[in-house]
Amino acid sequence: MMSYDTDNIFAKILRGEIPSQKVYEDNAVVAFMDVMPQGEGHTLVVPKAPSRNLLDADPATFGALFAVVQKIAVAVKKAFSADGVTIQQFNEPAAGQSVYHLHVHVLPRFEGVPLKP
Ligand code: DGP
Repeated sequence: MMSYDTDNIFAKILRGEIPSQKVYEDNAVVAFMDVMPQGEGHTLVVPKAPSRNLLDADPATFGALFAVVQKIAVAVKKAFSADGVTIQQFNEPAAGQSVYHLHVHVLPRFEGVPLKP
């Protein structure tokens, strides 16, 4: 597996070098809106600690991340009056990862509305 590249787009967002629509931040995790949403309310939850994906993440980082994923899932379901929530997380190109800093997709879901590809 390749190593962590500090020039990835989420590292730049975390450093404040490029803007994001941030909806949550604590000492370990941030959440911001996805710029290419697969549906209304598509939110990304990102740990501040550098790891490429789940496969090289520290378990403590992963624990902190998923505690926030749950908070954001509850919040976006309510905020967007969704019927459900899908959680997605991709590791390495073969699995669909395109930004190489660990992140989790939180997708509000609506009865009868498929996700955009
Ligand atoms: P993936 O690596 O496939 O799990 O998904 C990366 C997601 O990141 C994809 O849904 C689009 C989103 N994305 C890419 N560039 C930016 C950006 O500059 N800002 C934000 N907010 N999202 C981005």
